[in-house]
Amino acid sequence: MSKRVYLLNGPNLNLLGQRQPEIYGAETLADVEAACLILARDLGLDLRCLQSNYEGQLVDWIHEARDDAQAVVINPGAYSHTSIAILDALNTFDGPVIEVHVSNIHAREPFRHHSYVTQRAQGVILGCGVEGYPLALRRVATLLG
Ligand code: CA2
Repeated sequence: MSKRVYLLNGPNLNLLGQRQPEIYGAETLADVEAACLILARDLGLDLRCLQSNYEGQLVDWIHEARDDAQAVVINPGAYSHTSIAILDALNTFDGPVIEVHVSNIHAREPFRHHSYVTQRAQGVILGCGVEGYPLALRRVATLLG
């Protein structure tokens, strides 16, 4: 069976590597996705990388994942802290969900300390920079067996 995994990135993460490198590092989202695609192939995962600045688009992709994917890795960006819609969508998905944050949201402003998505996530990786994405894929590979 194909082990399709969606790697979803939310708002502003298309700017990775272009602003605030002291928080988010120097690698671009294209760099991160390219490295993840290579790792995924080695792990036997069929990875689909998607980024949007729009909440509804992220919800639509999570709905697509219901029939098309076995796991979701998601960095919802600032929607982590606001979006019950993304949480509700993830609650309709049956497989493992791993939440990634590049920064340590608990060491930042109080409004970043709570994530709605965490309630649904099987695992959360934060504060590991963009290395969090490959760590999440390794966890997914373990969970999918
Ligand atoms: O640490 C993370 O990964 C975040 O999800 C990133 C979000 C932030 O709102 C969350 O609280 C934590 C923001 C992404 C902003 O991305 C940028 C990347 C490069 C330059 C500027 C912004």
